[in-house]
Amino acid sequence: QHADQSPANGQAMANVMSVIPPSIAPPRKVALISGITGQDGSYLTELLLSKGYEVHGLIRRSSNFNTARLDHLYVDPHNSNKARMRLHYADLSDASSLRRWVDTLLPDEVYNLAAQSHVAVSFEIPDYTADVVATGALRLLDAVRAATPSKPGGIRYYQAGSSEMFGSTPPPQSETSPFHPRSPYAAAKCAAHWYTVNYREAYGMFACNGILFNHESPRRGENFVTRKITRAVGRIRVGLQTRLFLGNLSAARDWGFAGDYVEAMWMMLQQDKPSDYVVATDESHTVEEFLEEAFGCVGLHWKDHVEVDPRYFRPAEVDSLRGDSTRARTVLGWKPKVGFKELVKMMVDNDVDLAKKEKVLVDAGYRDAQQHP
Ligand code: NDP
Ligand code: GDR
Repeated sequence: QHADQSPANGQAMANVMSVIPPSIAPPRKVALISGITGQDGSYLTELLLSKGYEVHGLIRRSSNFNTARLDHLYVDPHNSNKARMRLHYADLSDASSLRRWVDTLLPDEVYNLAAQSHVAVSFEIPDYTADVVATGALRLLDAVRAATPSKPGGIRYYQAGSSEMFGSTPPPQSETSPFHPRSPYAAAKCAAHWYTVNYREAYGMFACNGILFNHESPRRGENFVTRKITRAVGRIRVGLQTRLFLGNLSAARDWGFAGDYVEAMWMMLQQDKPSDYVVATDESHTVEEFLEEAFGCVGLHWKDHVEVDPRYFRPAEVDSLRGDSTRARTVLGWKPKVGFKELVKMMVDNDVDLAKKEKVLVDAGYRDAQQHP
């Protein structure tokens, strides 16, 4: 069903494809991504398209369009020669939808990135978080297990694990550090981790857990602390707001760039054997240090603008995360390209530009400056 032999990105590939008859051209690899509309989904899609893959993404129904992070990659499927990314409705809470798309597409690789991924929100909606993050992963794994005999060469599976699984285990955290989850989200991710290990051992599946530490970007959701800060820096800089309310400023995180981390996901699935890997910068900073750096980028001082609001404190906190990614660096040959200062600057620059555009709308009366959450 993948008769679409259109040229891949770039003139070089187009030239090659034009001289190789379709019958002997190597078949294009097919990837299926859950959570394609999220931060990581958009970067992973870019990476896989650049490698010549056909990418299928599962999106959930929403009353508003939820594909903003993919708009720059979207080609109308009626233009079937060019559209190498296709989107399909499914939901991790609906096993039948997952099974249908795995069976229909028989992809080479499945990346399970879908999740209710906000730690604080998981205390508000714990049942739903467990259903999507833990049982949802099991549903997708089982769909892959059932379809694997029908796919020559098998189907490889990636599970988006999290440093939150380490919770209160002190740093540095590596593949051998014990899990001690501190939220419904983290407990559900631990379940998904062990389902993946179990399916690998029980059925011989090529299934990998990436244990990724925090990774950020200009596409990060606006209610995660880094983006909340850089959005505020942009808006304060252009005069759209004056104050920023935050919770615990002393938490330490190992922050990297999302674009680097999706490369590690892909690398895991290209190995001879499936395994689990910690992916991190191996460097840690507090929220306060992030504030210092971000406000400093535009010549402001965070203490003039930030107020602590206890409503952002969590019932249980993860105090300190710093990875030890030696295994990913030695076995996969992965290493991060973007460092802390560069990451903060990338996000601040993006959000100053965004705030300038917002300001035009506010000044023209199309938007109220207070509308921002
Ligand atoms: P995002 O929150 O940006 O994206 C989550 C994705 O999951 C979105 O596409 C969302 O869809 C989708 N989704 C949510 N619920 C469902 C559901 N019921 N059925 C189908 N899809 C659903 O997360 P990130 O891109 O930042 O993270 C990707 C994965 O990696 C997540 O599993 C996250 O928990 C994990 N992770 C992230 C880290 C990070 O620092 N970013 C670190 C470690 C792990 P919609 O757009 O409609 O909301
Ligand atoms: P985290 O990211 O919980 O590490 O999970 P988040 O950015 O939400 O919090 C990081 C730290 O900042 C503190 N904090 C605040 N956090 C938010 N969101 N809002 C605030 O106002 C605020 N003030 C202080 C938090 O208490 C925390 O200590 C992210 C998600 O992407 C998960 O899906 C992923 O698994 C982990 O990273 C690794």
